[in-house]
Amino acid sequence: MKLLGSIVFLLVLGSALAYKSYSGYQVLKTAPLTPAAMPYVNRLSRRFDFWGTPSVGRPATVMVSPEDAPIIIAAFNRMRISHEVSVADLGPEVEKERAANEALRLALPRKPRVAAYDRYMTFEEIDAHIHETVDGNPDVASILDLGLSYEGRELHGIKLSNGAAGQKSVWFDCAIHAREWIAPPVCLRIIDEVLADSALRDLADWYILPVANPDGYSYSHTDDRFWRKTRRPNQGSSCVGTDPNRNFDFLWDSAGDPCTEVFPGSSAFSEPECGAIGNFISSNADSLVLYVAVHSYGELILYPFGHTVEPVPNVDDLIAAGTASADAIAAVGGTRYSVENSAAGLYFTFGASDDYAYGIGAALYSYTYELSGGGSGGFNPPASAIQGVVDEVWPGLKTLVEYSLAN
Ligand code: 0X9
Ligand code: ZN
Repeated sequence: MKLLGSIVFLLVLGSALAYKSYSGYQVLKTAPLTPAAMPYVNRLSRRFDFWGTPSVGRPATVMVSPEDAPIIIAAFNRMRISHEVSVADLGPEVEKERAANEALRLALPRKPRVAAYDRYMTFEEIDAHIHETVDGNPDVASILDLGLSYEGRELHGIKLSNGAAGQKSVWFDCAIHAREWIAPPVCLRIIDEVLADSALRDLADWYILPVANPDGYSYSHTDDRFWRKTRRPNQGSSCVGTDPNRNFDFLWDSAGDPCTEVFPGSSAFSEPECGAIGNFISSNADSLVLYVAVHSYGELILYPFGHTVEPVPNVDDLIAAGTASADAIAAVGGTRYSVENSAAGLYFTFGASDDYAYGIGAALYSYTYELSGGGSGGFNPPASAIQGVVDEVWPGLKTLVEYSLAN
């Protein structure tokens, strides 16, 4: 018994020690950004880890290591971007959240075939849940097998269909950015709803990938809560990973430093996870009507393109569908998502998944949803926030699907 006790202690200690410490890391918050400040912030965001999506009229949040803090503070001062320290030391917060999540995982075990919305599920739990769901609903559900991640995890999503021939299709992926833990529960909620409602399956075939970056997602559970990228090492650099949302083969931008959070990779689709999603999108271009990438955070509904503010041909429809969706979200509890063009409302990007789906001519309706933030910085809402977020976002996504299929 004593031995068992020591082993458990060592395991718990070991997992705590393996976790990246954010001791001394600060979170800085700027004043609402002016249009004049945007180019500076865009440039800084290539080097520093801005959280969420800096945009005009909103404060930007950036996480900095103790070494980087004086550098960015000096840059803000030079550019007259006023700022304040919103978290002076992330270390204790992250450790507290890790312990709380672990305690919930032990206290609230997942029931078979039921997704958990009271705690954050691990990748293995989500994968098992998808398989149980398919096993329990063989008439309408099947595994969407997209292959393997870099570290060999299964890229398993789910297809929900009534089996009619010639159906249109809709796609949702969640957590292509590893640390955006609030996203997978939204994908799981979509699965719950579509399974329960044959009329939704009459509208279209639904493809849902709850964890699009399983290596990164797992790593954010075991080692580093704020990991964003994939986990493939980069040749000639000690920095690991590529930003999967810069790695798609649409206007992919080769310039980038592997040590930044937005490294686009060594080539377009260098990341197997992105190649697998891209391949699905291009091979289903004929049926795909709607593509949605679920991210956090910012309460935004973003539509293409990320590389230009020039309106795309069906911009009116994109805005109308996005606005109907935002209205449905607001009707639940008042949270107002704003509908914006990625480049105009945010920073310029190349190689993002939504732009790929739209740009290659696959999905006429293509969006990134930035869910609500929470926690010490934004990517770490407490588990108690999950239910509220999925409850308000599901009606918005349902409306989006209905609108895009009807128009
Ligand atoms: O920068 C991103 O990849 C997304 N924001 S996040 O904070 N979740 O990293 C926004 C992507 C929006 N879409 C395009 N820019 N195309
Ligand atoms: Zn993201």
